[in-house]
Amino acid sequence: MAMNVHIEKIILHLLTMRLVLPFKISVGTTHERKIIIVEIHSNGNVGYGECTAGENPYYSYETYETCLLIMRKYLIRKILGKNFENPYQFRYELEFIRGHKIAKAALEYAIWDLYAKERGIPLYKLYGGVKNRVEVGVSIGIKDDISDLLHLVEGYVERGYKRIKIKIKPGYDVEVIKELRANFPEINLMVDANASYSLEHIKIFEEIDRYGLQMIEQPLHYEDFLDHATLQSRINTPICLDESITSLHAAKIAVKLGSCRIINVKPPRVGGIIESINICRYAGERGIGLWIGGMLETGIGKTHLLHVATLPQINYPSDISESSRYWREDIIDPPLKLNKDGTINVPQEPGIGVRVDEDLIQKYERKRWVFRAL
Ligand code: OSB
Ligand code: MG
Repeated sequence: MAMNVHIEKIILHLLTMRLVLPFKISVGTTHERKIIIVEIHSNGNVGYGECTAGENPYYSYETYETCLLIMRKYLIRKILGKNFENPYQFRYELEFIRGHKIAKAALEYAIWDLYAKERGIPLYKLYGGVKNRVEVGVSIGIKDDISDLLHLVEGYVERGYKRIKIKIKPGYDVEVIKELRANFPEINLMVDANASYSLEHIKIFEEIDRYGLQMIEQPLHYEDFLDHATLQSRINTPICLDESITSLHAAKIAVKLGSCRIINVKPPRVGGIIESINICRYAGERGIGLWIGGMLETGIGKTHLLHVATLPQINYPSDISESSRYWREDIIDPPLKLNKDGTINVPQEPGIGVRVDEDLIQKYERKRWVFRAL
């Protein structure tokens, strides 16, 4: 992959974009996203990345503001004006800054896009992806009214989504699952607790275990691999870890301890595409199920996820919905569309393969930072 990317200019656009539907999970509700779009300029090409951190440190300690700080003060300073022969060299340059993976991944995304554009090939082909469309599911926030939830699910099932994920929390779980199952006995159904339970709730999990769910995502504390292993040994439904898997190191612990049977890989959470590939290889070889998780991205971030979801180890539907489920207008053109068979096509133009609508970026931009190499 010898090729030279010279980092001439980096632009960060801070956008404010309102979600079509507020997204409520056990730890809080999001109405409006603060998203940082990254542009890296090299040899006449522009690579696009997206910083997907939340507005508050509820899902991760990182927020869009910590990412801005770390990017401006450390990451950009380390890479501006430099040449990189490949994305691995780029990553090595940032290796000695600890943590702050969502910030690092935002930049790594843009670097991968640049390499693929330089080579004139779709991004997924650069890192060994093997599909040109990807199976996807929806992730539905907590609804105060169950009939609202049933209506939403009916609509998504009709649209063709491959599986339905609902968020749960103590007090909003067994009854909701029971109701859903009564109405939709056949669908692929799963739940995501965002770490809101403990082993004291074992009875609730034994109940949930009866409804034939595809998996239970992140039931317990995000640092507790041991309790997850205990819970997994007590129920048949596979546990899927999300928040706990922050790196390949964490994935190794989870696999060796039996803390999960499935991993939700989010490239931002693990620090980028390279780490995601490493986790997929390691876990895939050991029989762990894999899929790509989402973080309410714009079309830029979602398109990166689509490319990663073409990796050969991915064997469950990913959290990549069509643009209109998140945004009234997405910042890519054309927006992402769901096929009737519950897949989304992977763009085949060079790089991420979608046109970024610069006018819409202007429209939603609240602030911008430009960094030029001397
Ligand atoms: O836990 O998977 C999660 C969104 C933000 C933060 C955490 C999560 C989520 C989702 C949304 O479930 C998935 C999507 O982008 O469609
Ligand atoms: Mg999750």
